[in-house]
Amino acid sequence: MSKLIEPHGGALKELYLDEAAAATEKQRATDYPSWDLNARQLCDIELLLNGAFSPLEGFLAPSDYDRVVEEMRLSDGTLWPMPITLDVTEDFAAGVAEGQRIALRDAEGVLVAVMDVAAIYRPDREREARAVFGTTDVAHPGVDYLFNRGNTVYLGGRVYGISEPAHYDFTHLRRTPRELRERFAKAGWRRVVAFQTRNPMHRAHVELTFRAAKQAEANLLIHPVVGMTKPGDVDHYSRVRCYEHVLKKYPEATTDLALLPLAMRMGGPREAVWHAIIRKNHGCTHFIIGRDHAGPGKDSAGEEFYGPYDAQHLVEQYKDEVGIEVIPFQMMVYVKERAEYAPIDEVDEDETVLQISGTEFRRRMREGLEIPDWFGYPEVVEELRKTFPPKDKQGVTIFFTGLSGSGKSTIANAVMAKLMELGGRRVTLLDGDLVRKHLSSELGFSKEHRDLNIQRIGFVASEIAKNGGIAICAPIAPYTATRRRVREMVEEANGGFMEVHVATPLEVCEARDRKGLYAKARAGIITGFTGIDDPYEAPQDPELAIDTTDCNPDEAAQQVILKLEQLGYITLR
Ligand code: PPS
Repeated sequence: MSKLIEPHGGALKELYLDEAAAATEKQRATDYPSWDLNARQLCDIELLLNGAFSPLEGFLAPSDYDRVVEEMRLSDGTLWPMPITLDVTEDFAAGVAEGQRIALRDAEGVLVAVMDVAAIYRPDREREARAVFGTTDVAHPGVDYLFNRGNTVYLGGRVYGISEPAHYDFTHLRRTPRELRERFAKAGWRRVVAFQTRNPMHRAHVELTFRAAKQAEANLLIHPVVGMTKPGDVDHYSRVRCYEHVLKKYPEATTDLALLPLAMRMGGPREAVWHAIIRKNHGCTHFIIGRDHAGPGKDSAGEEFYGPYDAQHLVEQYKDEVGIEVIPFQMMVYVKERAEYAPIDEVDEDETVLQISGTEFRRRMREGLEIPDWFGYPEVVEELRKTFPPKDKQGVTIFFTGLSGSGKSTIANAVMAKLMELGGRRVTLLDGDLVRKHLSSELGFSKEHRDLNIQRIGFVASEIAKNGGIAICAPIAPYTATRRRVREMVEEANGGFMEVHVATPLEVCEARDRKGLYAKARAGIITGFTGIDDPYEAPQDPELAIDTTDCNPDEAAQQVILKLEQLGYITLR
């Protein structure tokens, strides 16, 4: 059933059924147990089916899995560094038997593939984390998936493709391994060096790729990952628009751009070996590995998980088996005196090196500061400024939290009026009572319901942030972890977050008792009332704390406005 083609790149295993067989399977699949693939699994299946993961023919069963985890090899000895597994819930696994065929569907219910379940097993996830990622620290995104996001049961078995996962963005740049191989053959590109990236490309990257192509006497493929990268990375839509600008910097007909729907694991050295094999499968002959390839960032203790050149060393160790030549690169830096880029190991001691780190770049974007020409191309910087506008044009969430009767709603309303007077941004008020009426009318005040209520507020606030608006939220939000989650949601949407603790003491709130609820709570008519017989975890480090005991709403709102300006979220006239 698998078709084999062998240009450079070696055997390519495409796993799609032919049209007639696919049509039959589509009909039969209505009777199969059906699993909805999550985002990571969808990426995996796409690359399994189109041959990017050749020689794999499906999700790993224990015989392959164990050896991949322990030795980076399939059971037949072939080098394969990353366990490609299908994790499912206990519930789903309980309804499946070994030997059974199951349907694999995308989030819309479209049948992507069917799978013959050869094995159902519960992996030792700690062993997997340790062997594959070298750590069990959940600050590592790969470990975090294993321990917190993935499911506990693995299904292994051969997969058969029915329909390619649907993509509606940048369709002109999406190419399967077969398509890329054919493209290279047609263009007469006999040597192709691939460049992997999950970041926007600046001058340093272009210089590095130039040099690599020259060194390998090869054409260049810019092959960015658009599946899943590291949380917090620049979204792929913005990046691809940047790559399209960058492509014009290379001499015509020397360089190609194609998108790779890979779900990265941020596995450093092992991942580098995996990336190299994937590029070989796409018909490339050379692969660039730079500093800290597929690095997961820092661990919980603030230390790097891997050494900066560990990835290069591991790939070097397996170079005869990988089937693609690796071009290791040191970090490229700008040498002021020469007014050009050079690998850091080629810089003399008396020369001045200029560098802007990713963190510094993001800071400058946020503050609307200049990005020097030696660092980035103006078109790329302009593109990124659209995604990361300066703070006073960003979406922002003002999140009031405090006891009932502390004054949250009153201040929130006053802040809203002041922001409307200022103009220039759309403002939405998500007051506690308003949300409970329109979004959470079925919820009560258990911990579970309160968390759900706040998560809904967070979802709406993050949608508002995405569109550059200001969301003012004013729920009690008694739990620290839930408030933190809202902050993360908003920040993931590139929005700013300002927490305001309305820290009016309980005695004052109770003395006010505007709604008569404290009296009822004391009398036991209402139970689970915040501050009386339900907890309130006060914020430890809010951007602002206001006690309204001796301050009127206008003064309180003014404090919020000034803080917003101080943090750069608004500009006062
Ligand atoms: S939470 O915890 O954030 O979900 O609460 P919130 O959505 O802000 O709702 C709080 C308002 O509901 C009224 N109310 C109660 N509050 C706390 N505990 C209990 N058990 C309760 N029952 C009803 C109360 O009027 C709160 O309004 P505010 O504006 O805070 O006074």
